Amino acid sequence: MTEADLVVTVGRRLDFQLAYGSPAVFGEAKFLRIADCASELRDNRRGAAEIFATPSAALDALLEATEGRKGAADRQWAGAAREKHLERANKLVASMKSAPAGKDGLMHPNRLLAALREALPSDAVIVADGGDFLSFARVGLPASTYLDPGSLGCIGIGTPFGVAASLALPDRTVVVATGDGSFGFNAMEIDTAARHKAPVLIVVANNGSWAIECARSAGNARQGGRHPAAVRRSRGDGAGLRPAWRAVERAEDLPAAIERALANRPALWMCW
Ligand SMILES: Cc1ncc(C[n+]2csc(CCOP(=O)(O)OP(=O)(O)O)c2C)c(N)n1
Ligand SMILES: [Mg+2]
Repeated sequence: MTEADLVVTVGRRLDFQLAYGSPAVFGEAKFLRIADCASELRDNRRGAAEIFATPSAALDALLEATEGRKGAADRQWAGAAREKHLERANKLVASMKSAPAGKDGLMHPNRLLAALREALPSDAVIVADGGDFLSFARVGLPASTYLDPGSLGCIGIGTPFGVAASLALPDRTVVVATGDGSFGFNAMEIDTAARHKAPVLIVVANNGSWAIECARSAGNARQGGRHPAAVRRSRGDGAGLRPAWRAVERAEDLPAAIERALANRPALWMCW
């Protein structure tokens, strides 16, 4: 991103995932922005050109306008960038499978994500939700159809999005990978899933905390600020949900557990 000359956004906000288009990340790159609504056209960093149009029509028109022109892309640069990306992605996949447990003996989130990657069909619909766990899932669980809390980061969407997706796309496998805190926001919706026979699998990474908030409040406290409510609490065992869930505590039990859960949806499955 720091080396780009031109960045084209197509129906895409410059949100936190793209560092708001900050010059610290994108330098002096020129932006071409294409979108059919103002908030995706002009937010955070203005384009040298801004095309207010249906993205597919704008792209067709661009292709037409450049027809016959010889491409001048720096293929060597692009190839090297792609190679570096693949190298990092492959390294990540390999390291995920053997990510060691934490000092507390608990499973690393990447072990769970690696097991899901291996078990799920390539067209699985993934809904990711959480704080720290979402950061792991966003990188470690790629999918062709993917939903998450989006640019406003509104957690709790995992279970309801998953229920809806599994009803909308009954021929696809729909899996929600969520932190325990985010799951708690809308846990009641597993009742909706059961009533509507929504074939969703919900996998909860239970670290017994709003981990990302613990890190944030510890940082606040270090800077002399308040240390608000997100102190680590003891890890609940989900007793209230016991009739609905299956628990997995050892990484080696993951493959069989995923297979069982996929065969018995709706299923809720806690992991720690
Ligand atoms: C609706 C809403 N409320 C609060 C927050 C702030 N928030 C972000 S992550 C998080 C905790 C997530 O906990 P969990 O799902 O267990 O993920 P972990 O960090 O433990 O992996 C909270 C409260 C938010 N983003 N959205
Ligand atoms: Mg958590």
